[in-house]
Amino acid sequence: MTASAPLVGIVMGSDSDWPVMEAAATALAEFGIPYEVDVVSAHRMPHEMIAYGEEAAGRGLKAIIAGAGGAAHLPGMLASVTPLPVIGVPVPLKYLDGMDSLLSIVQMPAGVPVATVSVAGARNAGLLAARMLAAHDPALLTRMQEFQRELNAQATEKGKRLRT
Ligand code: RP5
Repeated sequence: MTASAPLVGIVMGSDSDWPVMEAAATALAEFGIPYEVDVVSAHRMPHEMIAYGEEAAGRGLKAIIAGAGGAAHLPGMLASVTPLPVIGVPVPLKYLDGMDSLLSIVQMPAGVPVATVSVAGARNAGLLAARMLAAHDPALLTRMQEFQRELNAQATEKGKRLRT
């Protein structure tokens, strides 16, 4: 967490999701984006979950990253009560290899979008939130372009090593 007012909310159904979700926080930190982290369980604390979604925009958040496993209703329920973009992270549990989490999050009805990343794809969730903010922030957009150049250089270097 950072000292400035958070722009991204990272929430999850349980603290057991944190080992997966931490990568979203790391990505945001790399771009200097202030974020907050909390457990907001759709099933165990439904009233708090609704309040979180309803109050998020008013508190200054610009996007929500929501991770959950199994019957993963958190991202979709948040999307139903906030006008903010919601990025869903399917967290894999012991059984079903995360397919249950993925399908619970990705199959949203028309009108209530959730941008679902890959199973355990919390890093991409953080990067996607960074891109959303960068669309309205030239300095952040420049930083994102640098990041993409770094990715390119790293991949190019790997190819070079294989070829020699
Ligand atoms: C889901 O249930 C959570 O998102 C978590 O992935 C899963 C298991 O939670 P715990 O029983 O570990 O608290 O709601």
